[in-house]
Amino acid sequence: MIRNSSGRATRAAFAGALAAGLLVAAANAASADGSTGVVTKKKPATVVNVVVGDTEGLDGPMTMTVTPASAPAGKVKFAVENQGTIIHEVVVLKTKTAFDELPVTKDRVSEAKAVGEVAGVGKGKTKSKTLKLKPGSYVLLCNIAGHYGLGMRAAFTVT
Ligand SMILES: [Cu+2]
Repeated sequence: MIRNSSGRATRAAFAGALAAGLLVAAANAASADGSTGVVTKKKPATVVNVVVGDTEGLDGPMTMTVTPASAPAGKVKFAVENQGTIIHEVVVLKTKTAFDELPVTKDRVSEAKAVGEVAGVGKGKTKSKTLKLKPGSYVLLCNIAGHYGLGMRAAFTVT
């Protein structure tokens, strides 16, 4: 009799400890979910489509269109589509200089004020990059030798 009742007590205590352990585990799981889920939800990036083009490489004019030409501060995803005949790139410069008045040395523009770039977009390809941008005036340009001067440049504003 005594042995039986003490056995029940032990089992009950064990069951209690097990239940407490499960509750602690459940509480931990709930707090982990809370800290990685709802709390860290962030604003999505603004998508900006950049189309670059040329019809005969360095022997003809080059184009760059940016849609939209402005975005709110924060994450901006530049999706660059190369509709031209040769490789291009898009460098993002933060500058107050007009997009078509940047000084050119040896067929290229200084990248000292560059905040990022979508490098090496092959003919017929689309490549994207997301940058975190502060408010201000920017210039998007292709800095492969000669391309800026041939027209591969555009203004961009972050508000
Ligand atoms: Cu180019």
